[in-house]
Amino acid sequence: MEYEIALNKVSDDASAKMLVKAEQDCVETCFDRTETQKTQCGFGKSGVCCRICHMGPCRITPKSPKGICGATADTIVARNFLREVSGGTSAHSDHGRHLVLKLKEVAKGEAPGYEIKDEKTLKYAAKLYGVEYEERDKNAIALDLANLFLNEFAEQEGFLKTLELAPQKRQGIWNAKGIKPNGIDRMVVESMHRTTMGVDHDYKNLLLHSFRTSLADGWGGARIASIVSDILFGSPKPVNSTSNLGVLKKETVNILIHGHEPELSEILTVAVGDPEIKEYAKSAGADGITLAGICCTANEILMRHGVPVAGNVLQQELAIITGAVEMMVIDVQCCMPGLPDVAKNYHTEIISTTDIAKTIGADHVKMNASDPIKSAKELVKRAIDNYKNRAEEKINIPSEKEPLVAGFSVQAIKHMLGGKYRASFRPLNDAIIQNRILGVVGLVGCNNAKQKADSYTNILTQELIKRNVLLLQTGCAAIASAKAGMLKPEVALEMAGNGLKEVCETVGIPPVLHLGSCVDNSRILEAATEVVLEGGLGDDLSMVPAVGIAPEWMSEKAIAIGCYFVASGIDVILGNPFYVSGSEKVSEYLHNGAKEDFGACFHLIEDPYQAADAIIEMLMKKREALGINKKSERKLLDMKDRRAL
Ligand code: SF4
Ligand code: MSK
Repeated sequence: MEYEIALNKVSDDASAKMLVKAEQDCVETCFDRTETQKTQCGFGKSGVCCRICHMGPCRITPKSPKGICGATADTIVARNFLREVSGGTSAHSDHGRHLVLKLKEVAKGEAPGYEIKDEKTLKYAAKLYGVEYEERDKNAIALDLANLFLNEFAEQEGFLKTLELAPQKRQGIWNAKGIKPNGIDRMVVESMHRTTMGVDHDYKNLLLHSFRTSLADGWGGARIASIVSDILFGSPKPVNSTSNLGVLKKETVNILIHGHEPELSEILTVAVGDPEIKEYAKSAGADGITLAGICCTANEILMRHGVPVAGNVLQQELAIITGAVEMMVIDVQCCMPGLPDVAKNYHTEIISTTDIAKTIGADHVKMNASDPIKSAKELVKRAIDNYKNRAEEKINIPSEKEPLVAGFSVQAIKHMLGGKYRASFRPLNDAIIQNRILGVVGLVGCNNAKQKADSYTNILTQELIKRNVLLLQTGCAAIASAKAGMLKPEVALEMAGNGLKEVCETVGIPPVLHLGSCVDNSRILEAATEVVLEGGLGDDLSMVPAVGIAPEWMSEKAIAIGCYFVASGIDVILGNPFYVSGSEKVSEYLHNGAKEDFGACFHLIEDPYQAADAIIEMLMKKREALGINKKSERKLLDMKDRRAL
C-alpha cells in the first residue's frame, strides 16, 4: 500500500508506516477486511433483520412489511437496539463484577498478590454507600462494600443503590418515567426475555427498557468497576508517559497488554519490575523489558503507573507488524480474533488469560490464583525466551511517539481545581458562569475501520478547545489525542481559546483531560454531578452546559454509554449512525422524542466541523437557559483574580 493511501485510513505516521509494511509482509489487517466487507448488508444496517426465532430470519421490505410472526419494522429495530444496549451493559458490568469478586477475596485475605491500595477511596466509597467505616479495619469495610456491590448485580425488587449518587432531580425523573433499574443482572436478563419471540412488541416500551438497562451500566456496573479499581489499584493522579508505536524498543523485550480488565495487567507491572526478571532479560541479551498497552487496559495502567500506550483499538494488529513484539497478553473486549493470524507472520505469541475469552490460535494461560505474581513472572520469562526468535529483517519500529499527561480521576481534578485543603469544583463552575469556559464536552469512544482512524476526534478536539470548551476524554478517543500531542498541556494550551487558557493556566489543568478507559465514562457522569452539586449551574445534569460525543464509535458498549448519558440528561452526538433507520418511529424517538422524557437525545453528525458548530450551539442554549450567556469581560487575570479563582 502506498504511504499516501495509508494516510487515508489512519491519521498518524506510525500507523501509516505499519500499513505499508503490512502489505510488504503480506499480512492482512482489519483495514484490508474493511475493503472485502465493503458492501455491508442493508437490512442489517437499517436494523430490520430479525433472527430471533427460527421461522425467520425475516427481513422487512416495502413488499414484506411484517415478519412471519407479524412483527413490524418498529418492533424488530427496537428489539435489536435493546439487545445491543444489553451487550454493552453486560460487558462493562461483568468487568465490574470480576473486580468486586476480587475485592471480596482481598477483604477475606484470599487473594495473594493483591491488596487495598487506596484506603482513602475505600472509606470515601463506604461513606457514599452508607457502609460503616469509622474505626473499622479496612478489610472489614471492604467486605461489607463488596457484598453491597454484589447485591447491585443481584437485586430483584429494590432499586440500584448506585443510582443515589446522581442528583436528586435526575433520580426523580427516572422514577417518574419508570426506568429506575433493579439489579444489573436482572436488567440484562429481562432485556433478553423481552426481546425473545412473542414478548414485548411496543417499540417505545423496548426503548425505555434500553435506557433503563443502560442506567444499570453507567450508574451501576461501570461506576462500580471504576470505584473498585481505584480501591484496589489506587485512584489515578496525573502522570507523565508516552504514546504511539514508537514506545516499543528494538533493544528491549516488548510485551503488550491489551483488553480492559486491570487485574492481570497490574500484576504484570509488578512482575516486569522484579530484579530477577530484569536480570533474566539481560542474560537473554535484551536491554530490559518494555511493557506497553493497547486500548483500555493501556488506559488503566497508564493512569496508575504511567505505563506507555502503544496504541488504540485499530493499532492492535499494527503493533505486531513492527516485528518487535515478543508477547501480546489479551484479556476481554476489543481484542480482535484476527490477532493470531497476524502474529503467525512474526515471532509474537498471543496469550489469552481469561476463561471467558479464548481465541483460536492464542495460547491460553490460566493464572495461578494462589500465586499470581509467580504466574506473571513465568509469562514475562516466556516473552524473554521469545526475544531470540525475532527475525531481524522483519523489524521496523516507527519512531513516532508523543509525551502525554493522563490520570485525571474526579478526585484528582477536584484537588487540582481547589487545592489540597479545599478540593472543590467551584473554580470550574465559576469559570463556566463567567464565560471563560463555554462548557464541558465528554469526547469518548472507539475507532471504527469504516472511518479514517482518529481524524474526527483530532479535528473536533482542536476545534473545541479553540472555542473555550473543556474536554474530558476516555477510551480510544483519549489515546487518539495522546498520539496527536493534544495531551501535552503546553501544546493544548497553545491552541486553546483565551478564556480556557487562562483558567487552565491558573488552576494548573490541561484543556484536554484524560479520565481513563471506556468503563470510566462513569467518571464523566461523576464530574458532571460534582458540577451540579457545587451549585450555580442548575439542579440537574440536563441544565449543565455539557455534551457527550462518540465520534468514531463501533462497540455495543458505546451504545450503552450513549444511552446512559442521554437518560442522565446529557445530549449525545454520534459520528456514525445507529442501525435504526429502518424504523421512523425508533429513529424519531432516539433522535428527538427522548428529549421530552430526559431533557436530552441523540444527534447524528458525521462531519467534525459541523459537530463543533452544533456543540457550541447546544452549549449556548444551555447557557441561555441558565441566564449566564453574557459575553465574558476580556480582561487578563491579575494575581488577585488568580487567587480568587
Ligand atoms: Fe421473523 Fe418474528 Fe421470528 Fe423475528 S421473531 S424471525 S420477525 S418470525
Ligand atoms: S477499547 S470499546 S474500542 S474505546 Fe475500551 Fe477502545 Fe471502544 Fe474498545
